[in-house]
Amino acid sequence: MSERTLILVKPDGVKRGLSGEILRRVEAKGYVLVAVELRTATPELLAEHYSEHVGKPFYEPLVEFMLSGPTLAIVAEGERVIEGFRSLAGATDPTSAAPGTIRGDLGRQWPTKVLQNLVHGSDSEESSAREIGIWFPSL
Ligand code: DAT
Ligand code: MG
Repeated sequence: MSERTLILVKPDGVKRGLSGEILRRVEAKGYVLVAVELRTATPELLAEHYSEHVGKPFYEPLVEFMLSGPTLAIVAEGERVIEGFRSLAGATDPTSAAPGTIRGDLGRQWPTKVLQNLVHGSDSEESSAREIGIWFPSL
């Protein structure tokens, strides 16, 4: 059964000109692009998107970072795409993310309170349904 996932190229990735490279990797893996839109997040949208992290020490820096520039919001489709994109993205910490992954190849630690790691990917079917509803309510 085909599934969908929400992918974000976060503001660090857009600013560094990596949107095309990240889209290329998603397409090269064989997933189908359903929606691609350059968006500017709002505090309200981010409070929903990152509701699981409200109250954590990195939450405020995370929201500030996500408001620092445009984000490329993507919906991709394919069998096991949720797991498949998490695997393409690599571990949360870009310093230890495996080479070959988006975060491992293209990301690094910067002197910021929040980890800047280029991409977001939904982590479960429940999250993807919730997150696609937040970013693309018409889908
Ligand atoms: P992921 O994006 O791999 O799903 P997450 O949902 O746990 O990771 O966290 C959301 C983002 O918050 C993550 O991409 C980077 C940042 N972050 C997570 N844990 C952090 C930490 N311990 N210190 C600083 N930033 C963190
Ligand atoms: Mg997450």
